[in-house]
Amino acid sequence: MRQKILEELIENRDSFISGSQLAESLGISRVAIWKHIEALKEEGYDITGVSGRGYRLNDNGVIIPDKIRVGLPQQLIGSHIYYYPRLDSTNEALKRSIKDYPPEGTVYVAGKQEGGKGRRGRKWESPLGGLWFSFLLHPTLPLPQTALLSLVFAVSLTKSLDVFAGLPCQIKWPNDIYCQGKKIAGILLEMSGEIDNADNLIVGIGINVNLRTNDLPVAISTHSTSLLEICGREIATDNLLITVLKDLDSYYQEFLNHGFSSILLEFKSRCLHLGKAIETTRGLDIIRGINTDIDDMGNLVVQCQDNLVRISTGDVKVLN
Ligand code: BT5
Repeated sequence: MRQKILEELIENRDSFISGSQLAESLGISRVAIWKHIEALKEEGYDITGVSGRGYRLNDNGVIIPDKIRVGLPQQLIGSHIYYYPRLDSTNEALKRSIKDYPPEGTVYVAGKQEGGKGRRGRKWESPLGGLWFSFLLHPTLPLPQTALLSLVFAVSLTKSLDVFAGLPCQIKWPNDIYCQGKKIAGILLEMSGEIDNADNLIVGIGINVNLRTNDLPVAISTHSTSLLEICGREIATDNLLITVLKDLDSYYQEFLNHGFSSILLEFKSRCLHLGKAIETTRGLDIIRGINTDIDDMGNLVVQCQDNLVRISTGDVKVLN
């Protein structure tokens, strides 16, 4: 019944539907409707109730999985899609579901995340107005190849975001997405599973869509942007998700079938700091030098005073 009420609200989203109309069409009492509405609010749906007018579901980027599925051709990523108005983290939720063997390509989308995660234990701010999602893959590849996927998906995301931003997006190694010099999206890859079945790769993607970065903590807002701020208008989150999932799938297939070389060329052409002075770390050492290349294993190649250093994990700070 709750699902039916939700469907009615989604159908009429952003406008009011009266409690008695809902009660009549679903054949239950108005009190029962009210109870279900309260439960939906508890789940995280943003529903306004006004006496005399009824209930209104405020859109805020609510995703309707069936609508996304219809927009996707036969493809792996997005084979099954679930939407939750509120989660701790889509990566964590998908990880928890692994015991139930979800099909490969399953996508979890959240309206907001209360424990959004960045890399290396960092936090990812995920209020309403973003596109926060994760998907599951079982790549049967050696680990160094699997690690390249973080670069592959970064290239894919810049391609999708170019279309919506109307501007070229760049990548800060390994996979931060920038637009007009500010971070607009991030990617988090995590492996999960038993020791004998360690092939669950969870790819989490966060995109600032219809949010104002001024509402993020100050330390973040000065370095970040959103599609809303770049375009000056709201973007349809469902269309964005369809485009992003299509591109992710086609880059994944390209990588599996033809390898990394052409994607690496694209990565280099998108890279914010190739040829520039950068600072990064290796273990406890701080490495400063010119980022001369990204090699075919996805490593950052840095020319320090008299030696060439290859960096496989970490963060980059662009100097000057
Ligand atoms: C990332 O980490 O950029 C990976 C972000 C992945 C988020 C997605 S959302 C769906 C899925 N579920 C999750 O729980 N996570 C994934 P990293 O490179 O470590 O960047 C984190 C840093 O970016 C933080 O320390 C902040 O400085 C900054 N930051 C946090 N929230 C931001 C936001 N919304 N927009 C721009 N920058 C942000």
